[in-house]
Amino acid sequence: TQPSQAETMLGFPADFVWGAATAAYQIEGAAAEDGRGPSIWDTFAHTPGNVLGGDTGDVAVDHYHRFAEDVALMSSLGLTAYRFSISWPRVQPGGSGAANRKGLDFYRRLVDALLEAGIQPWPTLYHWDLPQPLEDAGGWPARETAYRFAEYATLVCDAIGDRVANWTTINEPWCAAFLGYASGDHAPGRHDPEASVRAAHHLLLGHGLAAQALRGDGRRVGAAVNLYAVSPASDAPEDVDAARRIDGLQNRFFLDGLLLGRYPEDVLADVAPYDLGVREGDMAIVGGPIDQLGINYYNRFFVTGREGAAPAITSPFAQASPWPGSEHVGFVQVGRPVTAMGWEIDESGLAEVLTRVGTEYPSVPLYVTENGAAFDDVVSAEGVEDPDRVAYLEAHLRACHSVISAGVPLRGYFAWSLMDNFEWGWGYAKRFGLVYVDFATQARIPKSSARWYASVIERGGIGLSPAE
Ligand code: PNW
Repeated sequence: TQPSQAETMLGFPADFVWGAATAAYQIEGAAAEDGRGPSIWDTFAHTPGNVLGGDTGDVAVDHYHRFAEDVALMSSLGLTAYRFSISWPRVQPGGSGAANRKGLDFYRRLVDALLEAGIQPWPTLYHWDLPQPLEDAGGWPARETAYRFAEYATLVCDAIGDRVANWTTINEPWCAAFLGYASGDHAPGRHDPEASVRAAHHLLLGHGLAAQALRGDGRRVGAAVNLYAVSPASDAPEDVDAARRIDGLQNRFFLDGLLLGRYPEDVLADVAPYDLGVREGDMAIVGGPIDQLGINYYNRFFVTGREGAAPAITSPFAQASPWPGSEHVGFVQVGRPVTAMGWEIDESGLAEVLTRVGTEYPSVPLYVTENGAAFDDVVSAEGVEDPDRVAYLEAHLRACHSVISAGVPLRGYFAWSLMDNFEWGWGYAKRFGLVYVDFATQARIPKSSARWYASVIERGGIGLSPAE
């Protein structure tokens, strides 16, 4: 007899959110159109030596002009949600003052197209594209930027708040603060550890102020943090201490801040020479109520406190450490298979991270707001084959299924990324998409992973044996 579907499939809850994610600077292009002003990523990418091949987001994958086609693509995959980011310099070119109507109109059209297609819009307000005038005024290390961010949030909410239920304030504040202001791998490319810790606090303060501005009319608000599983390379005390430090600055600083309204004492001690700029009352804002938490997961770090180990792979031009106060920590590869980014694949880390947040912190619905991998896809006349990506996604969804079964309140999953795009310091050299983009013609070609993901969504689960 035929086994029933229940016996051959790991089913997800019927209301599980099945999404894919992108970010404005990585896909939109149209950098100087309809009144958009420059962001720190325009400035950074146009400065030689910052991005591989001198690539920029000027055109990217031209989503600004092709959003209708892209929404149709999402429909064909059966996505129930789409996570995108809103370009602050499109909405508010100077970073303060009145809104640019044409910029807001773009997001109105996008949201309407999504709703018409039955796809929930999940906007993120900040995915790293700070208006350049705000950087010129001090950027995230300046406290004022947090207040500007809340004003911008209000403008966006006034425009689409009646139609958008699920909001993310900031994306990966660790990257924005430490890759942006300490290592300089990301815009604005500064190398100033003190500025970076202030940026981290002000990003979280901006999140809290924006969350207050967004709340109401049933809107659900959260932030998206990039969490890693962190393991010591050995039992040696210096490796165990290195793991405590990296886990502290990467994970606990943001989780404790957002969910407990305080920063961990040991992390504050690690960054002790630097002043975060925390003022009376700030932590109640940082840790104010949120309705959900987004978790972006890519890999596990093995770390060592012994001298001489390699840095983590964060940029093709890495120059300084993104770990203020823990610059000596090294990152070790343990021989697991790697993606095209050189990041070791370890789906057990996703289960570990979700279980930790689900059990050690006050309960809040969780969403995997990014998970995915770059690989060298095989392109031929027959199409684009990416079996490694199918295996990666399948293994990570299996981890998601296991934690849901164990009672972790995981409510949805967004693959990174819907389509190939501008991968920050790597330019167009690294492809994370479910959909292949021919950057010369802007043709979109769903990869085998896109077809696989569509079948997962359609069935509401994954096969019992890998990549079935
Ligand atoms: C995330 N690192 O970025 C972002 O949210 C996406 O925009 C990005 O495309 C995706 O992951 C893949 O990289 C990161 O070097 C970029 O540690 C760099 C790092 C981490 C996350």
